[in-house]
Amino acid sequence: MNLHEKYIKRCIQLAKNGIGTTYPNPMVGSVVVLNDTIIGEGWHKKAGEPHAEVNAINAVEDRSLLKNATIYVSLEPCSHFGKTPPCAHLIVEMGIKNVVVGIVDSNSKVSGKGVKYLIENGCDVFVGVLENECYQLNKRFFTFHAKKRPFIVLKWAETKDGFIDKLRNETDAVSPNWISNTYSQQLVHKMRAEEQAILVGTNTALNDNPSLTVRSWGGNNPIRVVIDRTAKIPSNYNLLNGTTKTIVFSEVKQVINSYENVVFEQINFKENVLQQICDVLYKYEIQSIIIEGGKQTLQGFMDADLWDEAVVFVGDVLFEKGLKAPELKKAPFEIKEISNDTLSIYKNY
Ligand code: AOF
Ligand code: ZN
Repeated sequence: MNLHEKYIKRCIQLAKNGIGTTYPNPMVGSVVVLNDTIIGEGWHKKAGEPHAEVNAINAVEDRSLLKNATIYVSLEPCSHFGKTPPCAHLIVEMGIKNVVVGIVDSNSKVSGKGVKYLIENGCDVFVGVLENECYQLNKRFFTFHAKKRPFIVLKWAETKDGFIDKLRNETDAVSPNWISNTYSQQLVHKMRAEEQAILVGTNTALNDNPSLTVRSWGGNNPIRVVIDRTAKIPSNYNLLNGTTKTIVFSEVKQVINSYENVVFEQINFKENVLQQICDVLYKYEIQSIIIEGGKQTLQGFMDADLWDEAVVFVGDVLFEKGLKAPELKKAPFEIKEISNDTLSIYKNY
């Protein structure tokens, strides 16, 4: 590992102190280095509060050291007046001449402009260190700004022979939760806690009456999103009740909304339904969403190429017939990570 990587790695470590508190801002870490020694470090804690670079610079006791120091930051320093003043301006004012940036920002308010400002004002700027790690750290934030939609995680469970569900009329023993080991169930709830929203289609909503809340794990419930074209989900169903917010996409206009935590969004079901849903979620500033089925909905997101990761649980059972799982393995993208034989994570970026 070279010097730049060593310090950007430290920036990433620092950034992670902000897990769960920085939204809608990204997690960012920064260190100020002189003679291969860290003389100040900081991270972004909360939207509206100082950015990582400001905290790192403020941590340097002897300001006279700054003119010979290098500042490392896991994300391009900002150049805009947002909730806080621009970090790129501060770096220049403080006389810091060397700047090392992990990755360029994808927020159009900043993207490239921070680096440009620094160069125009005499800084020596090195961009692109541990880029992949820096991207992973804020993959939701990057996708949200670059694609103007949430980061989309598809999740399903399939049998060893590639079925996602039995056919409903074949047996009463049909259960969507046929993967029942405690580990995988906990993992599903952990995943729910990590994303900002969770979506199911009409069939899943009607057949399973799911709550879509986080139970076997800590953390907040995601915002629930359901596609219900003709508004036929019964009013006593879990998704329309409880303290968690639910967004219902339908084609009928809701004249009276008697539900406490439910909002109805009217869209046109004749074209590009999933893109319209993404547009609305973008408007709500939802940076990530997990799609929990069913088959038709998952297939729809895949066909529209509206997905970033697919997490597939492969159970130790055979159905022999039923609803075929989406044909992920034959599609032209790379399987980047397989953590063990029961969980495969596919990345579409
Ligand atoms: C952060 N923390 O350490 C860096 C950020 O509204 P503001 O002023 O807080 O600006 C937020 C934007 O600033 C954010 O979307 C990102 O593009 C950029 N950089 N943001 O929250 C940081 N360096
Ligand atoms: Zn900033």
